[in-house]
Amino acid sequence: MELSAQQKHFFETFGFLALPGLLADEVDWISSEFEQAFVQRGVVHDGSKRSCIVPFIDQRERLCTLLDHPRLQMLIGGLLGEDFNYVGGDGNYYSGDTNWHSDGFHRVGKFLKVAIYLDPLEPETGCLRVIPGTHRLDVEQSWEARKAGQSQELWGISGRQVPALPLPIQPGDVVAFNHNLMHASFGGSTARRMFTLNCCRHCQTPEEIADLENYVGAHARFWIDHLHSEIMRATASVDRMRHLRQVMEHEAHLPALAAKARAERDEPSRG
Ligand SMILES: O=C(O)CCC(=O)C(=O)O
Repeated sequence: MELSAQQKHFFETFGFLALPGLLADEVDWISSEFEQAFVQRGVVHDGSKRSCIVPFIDQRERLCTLLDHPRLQMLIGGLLGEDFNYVGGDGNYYSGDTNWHSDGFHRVGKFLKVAIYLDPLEPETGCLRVIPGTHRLDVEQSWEARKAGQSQELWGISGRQVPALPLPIQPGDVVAFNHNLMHASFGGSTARRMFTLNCCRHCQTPEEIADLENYVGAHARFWIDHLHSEIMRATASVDRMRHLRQVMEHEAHLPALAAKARAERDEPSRG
C-alpha cells in the first residue's frame, strides 16, 4: 500500500492528511498499552490539566513497534521519504480546550506529527481543527491566519469561531500534519486520550541539522537525556534503526540542557 500522488499533493497544499480507520483493527491493544504506559510511569490523570509523557511509544516495547508498522511507514515514508527520522512524541490525557498554535516554525526541513486518537471526537467535543494551508511560511507575511491565537483582538471572534476545518475522529483514525500547521480543539472532555509520533525528513544540509539539534534541545523541558528510550533502541531492528540514527548522532547537547531544566523547573513540562 502506498500513498497516492494526490494524497501527497493534498498534504503539500493543505498541510495535513487524515486517514480514517488506518489503525482501526489495532485499536484495542493500542488503547490497553496506552493505559499501561501511564500506570507504569505512575502518572495519575486527575483531569485538572493535561497529563503528558514524552517520549511516549518508547515507554512500552509493543508500542515501539508502531514505528515499524507497515501502514504508518507507508504514511510517514510517503510524506517524508523512506529514510525519515523518528524524533519522539507525546502521550496525552488532554483536558478541555487546546488553543490555536502550531508545533513548530520550521523554515527548513519538514516535520510531521502523526496523531492517534483513542476516543470518538466531534467538532464540539474536542476533535482537532486545522486551518488548511497555514503551514506555508512563505505566505506568512501576507496572510494573517497564523495569528489565530489572537482571534479576539484581530477579528473580534473567539478561538472556537475561527474559520477552520474540524476533523471528526473515531478511535483508530490517524491524522498527520505538518508541524507548522495551525491547529486547536474546543469542547473536549477532561480526559481526551491521544498520542503522537513526531518525525522529520532525513536532514541533508547544515541548516537542517542545526534545526534538528534545536528541536532536540527543546526537549530538555521534559527532563530527558535522549529523544528515544532505551527500550526503543534495544528492540530496534536494522530497519527501525534507520529512523533513529541521525537523531542519536545529534543529541549530545541534550543531557546538559536537561540537567539545567531539572534545576529550574518543579516538574517536567506538560506539553
Ligand atoms: O487534540 C488536541 O487537543 C490538540 C493536539 C495538539 O495541539 C497537538 O498535538 O499539538
